[in-house]
Amino acid sequence: MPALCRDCCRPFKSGDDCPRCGSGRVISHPELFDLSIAHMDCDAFYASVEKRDNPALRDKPVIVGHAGGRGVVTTACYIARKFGPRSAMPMYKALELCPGAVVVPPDMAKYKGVSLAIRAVLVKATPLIEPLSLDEAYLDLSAENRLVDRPAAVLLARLARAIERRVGITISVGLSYNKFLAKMASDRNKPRGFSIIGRDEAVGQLSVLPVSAIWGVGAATAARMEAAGIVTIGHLQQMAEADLVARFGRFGHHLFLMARGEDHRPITADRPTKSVSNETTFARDIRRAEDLRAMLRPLVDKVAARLAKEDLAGFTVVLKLKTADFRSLTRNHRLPDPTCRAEVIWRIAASLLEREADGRAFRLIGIGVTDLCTGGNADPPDLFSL
Ligand code: TTP
Ligand code: MG
Repeated sequence: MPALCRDCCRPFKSGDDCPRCGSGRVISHPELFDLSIAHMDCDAFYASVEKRDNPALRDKPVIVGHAGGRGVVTTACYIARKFGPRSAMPMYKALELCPGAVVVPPDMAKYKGVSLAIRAVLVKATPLIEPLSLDEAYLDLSAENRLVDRPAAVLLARLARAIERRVGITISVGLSYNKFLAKMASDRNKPRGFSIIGRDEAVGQLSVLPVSAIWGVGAATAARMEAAGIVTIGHLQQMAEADLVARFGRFGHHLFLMARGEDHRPITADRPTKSVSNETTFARDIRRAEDLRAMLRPLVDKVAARLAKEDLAGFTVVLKLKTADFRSLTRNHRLPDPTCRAEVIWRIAASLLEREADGRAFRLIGIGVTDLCTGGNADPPDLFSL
């Protein structure tokens, strides 16, 4: 059976241990090299980052969240989970279950940075990455989309290894032939897992699972289905599509497909930012031009700061106003060169505003920059000022 070493990332014909490096971290599966849709999810994400940054915490139960009061657990590390703490549990309860836990407050800015560092590894393998949150993403590693000519399983083993080495945290990987099954697989043997759901086994494996394992079936829907005697996905598999549609409307069609392991949703790369804007609604309607200008200026500064932070610049400045009777109007001005500078945006914004501030009462003002490009092209020096 085709096999792959998760330590040296080399494929081999069959066996329990890697013939090259001797590692026992081997994954084998009949469809190992035929599947290419993956889901990856970091293990105990926030807690793993905290352990990475403070090795004294490594072997301790760690809970990330605000201690005391009405704080809740954002995540618990795998050592703490043995005692019962889970995400969203009240902190006092988690500490009752695991009194020895070290509580660390969350540091979102840091987790965002780690998420970007992970992404910098993933983009080496494919441009088709669809993030679901800071710590999980779908990857399309099919032959026509991957950037390295190796089977998806090999690329995934390499990505997991690279994230451990370069970013310092572990991930779990699910590999299958669609999003629904890849996500289900990644959850199977956390932490540091690698699981596969192949075409030949999907329907059989799904049949024994509860209906709540289907993407989109929440507690309320599951309860409704159970009341009708539909408890497992196997029950759904035995029902005709027309019957499911009659009972559940359009969702019935979704259930019919998912129960058979069919999920046609494509992996769509996250779209680049199309515009950067900011707006404010006034506490009281404003008529005077100078008052409108005073409200506009800080918005311009915020937009410029965000453009700078994201290394973006834009050709078009858009002024937005809403009149007291809720009529929206936008006014655009396109520049010959893209800008990210507050003074340039302000100059355009102020002149667009001047034409509109004719005594009418306004309830909202906003400013945006669109037709974006990277910041490197912005604001070339004026030839005459050299
Ligand atoms: P998850 O991926 O759901 O959880 P996890 O990464 O901590 O653990 P697992 O190994 O099971 O994947 O969520 C990612 C992060 O999102 C998690 O580290 C903390 C945060 N989070 C919350 O803040 N509140 C929540 O209720 C959940 C579920 C997660
Ligand atoms: Mg996770």
